[in-house]
Amino acid sequence: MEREDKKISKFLSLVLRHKPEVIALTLDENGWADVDELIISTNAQGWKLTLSQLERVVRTNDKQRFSFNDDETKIRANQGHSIAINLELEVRQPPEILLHGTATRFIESIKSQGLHSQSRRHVHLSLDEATARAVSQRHGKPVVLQVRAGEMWRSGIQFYLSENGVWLVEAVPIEFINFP
Ligand code: HQG
Repeated sequence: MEREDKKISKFLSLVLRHKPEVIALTLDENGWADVDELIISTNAQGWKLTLSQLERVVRTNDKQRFSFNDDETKIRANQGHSIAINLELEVRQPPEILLHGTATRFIESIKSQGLHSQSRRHVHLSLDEATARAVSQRHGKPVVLQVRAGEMWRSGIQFYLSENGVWLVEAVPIEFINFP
């Protein structure tokens, strides 16, 4: 991603996942923003965002964080929200083991409470070690936990797979976590 595109991606994450009010943007109950409204409100803050640039950011985004609807009149973030919206995610059977990257300083608390979504709507889990490691590095000294997702599923806990391949679950009770 180009530098400018990365800045736009970060700004889009802010307004489409956490704080649409900073540009007086409205999201519908499913998290969609009107594309024209998004461009106008963004540019009212001094940006010079064009539709083609927005399309490029969505298409080339390293984690495919955003999606357009079919006729490209609306846009939303695929996951990672802190605000209460309904992504209409489908329940999906997870693989037997999923990974969660976190920091060593959280381990004691996770050992006593399990994994919680904190400020976001879900706990984020990944299939591959590299992704889990990258996520963990944002918080401090990395540690990757194994989550026994298959067992959780069989005990009746629902999992969802976001549009961009992130596994989501409301929480992970301690008994399903393998600590290193
Ligand atoms: C930790 C990025 C103490 C949890 C990534 C994590 C991801 C606890 C932190 C997405 C805890 C929350 C989400 C407990 C959980 N006690 N700490 N009981 N339970 N935690 O940022 O998973 O680049 O909300 O381990 O790729 O780090 O933004 O979640 O360390 O998909 O698109 O509390 O964000 O995507 O941190 O990251 P976050 P996350 P983007």
